[in-house]
Amino acid sequence: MGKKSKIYVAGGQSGLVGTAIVRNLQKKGYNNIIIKNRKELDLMNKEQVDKFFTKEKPEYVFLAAALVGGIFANQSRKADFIYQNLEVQNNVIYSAWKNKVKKLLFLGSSCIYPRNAKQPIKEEYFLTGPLEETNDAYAIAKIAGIKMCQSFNDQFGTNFISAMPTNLYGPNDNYDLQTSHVLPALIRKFHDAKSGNKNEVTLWGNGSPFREFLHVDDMADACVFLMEKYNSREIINIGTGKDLKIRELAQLVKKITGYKGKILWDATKPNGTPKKQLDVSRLFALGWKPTIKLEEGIEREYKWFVENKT
Ligand code: GFB
Repeated sequence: MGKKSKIYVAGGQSGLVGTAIVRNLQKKGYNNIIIKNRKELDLMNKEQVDKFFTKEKPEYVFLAAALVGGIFANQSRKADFIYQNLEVQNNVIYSAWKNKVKKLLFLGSSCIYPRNAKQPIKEEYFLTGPLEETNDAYAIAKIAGIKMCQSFNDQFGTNFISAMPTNLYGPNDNYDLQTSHVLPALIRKFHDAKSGNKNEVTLWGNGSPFREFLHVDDMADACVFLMEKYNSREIINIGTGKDLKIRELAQLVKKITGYKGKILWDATKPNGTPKKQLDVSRLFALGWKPTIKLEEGIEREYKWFVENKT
């Protein structure tokens, strides 16, 4: 990928990952980046996607456009999650092949692995057991995307790679308490309680699950690194390799936000998968490592939240 290569970042207008990829590309001197908002290009519309690829002929594609959400959104809107994600990825991957895109990076998720996968999760555990029920529809769409990339590579010799990130957080995250992931939810809940002088905050589940978190700036850096260096049909994990209990995460966010009250747990809400710690040795062996420690990343994100969402 040269600095003048035409690069399309799907999701680059407003998505958590897409906007971070654009920032990372710009920082590295790539200067021919295409971004489209939903009004200009509806990725659910096959005809529009086809027209866009035929006209623009991007050489490289980061497929970071997807319908995403936290545990509750995934569980309560399964039809949307499976249908919209399949549509978007089918349209983009097919048009990328038809228009001879040199390389495409498809973003999956750690939820594609079996619920009770051995830990840490190696790439070869893909499709070796049943999925976690709260996000199986989303996971099936992502699994189809991986298989789609591999199938086009096998049949047509394309270079479509697939990366599996752990739980992500950072600027442009979704802070809606019904649909967000856990980290933005904790930031908002503790901040609002502190500002409103409330002395109780209720979190979901029982706090026992483990989760691994990667700052989206590290994620974007890994995506660009893989686009530059990784050419294999095999999926590759992106993460830190370290996880912590949701209960511990809550203490950390509590400390950073300065909330002094109590934490209550609502056990009627789902815990989701008990643990999904990624084995990142394949990525680390290629020479990439994350740089943002969790505490520092949450501090940065809390500042971003205060400046942009309050
Ligand atoms: O981040 P999260 O919504 O999704 O929840 P998953 C992680 C854990 O945090 C769960 C707990 O055990 C939640 O019960 N939690 C505690 C909370 N309090 C809250 C809260 O206020 N809000 C939220 N959202 N969670 C997602 C998948 O799973 O992970 C997606 O649904 C995707 O498919 C993503 O793969 C990476 O980590 O459980």
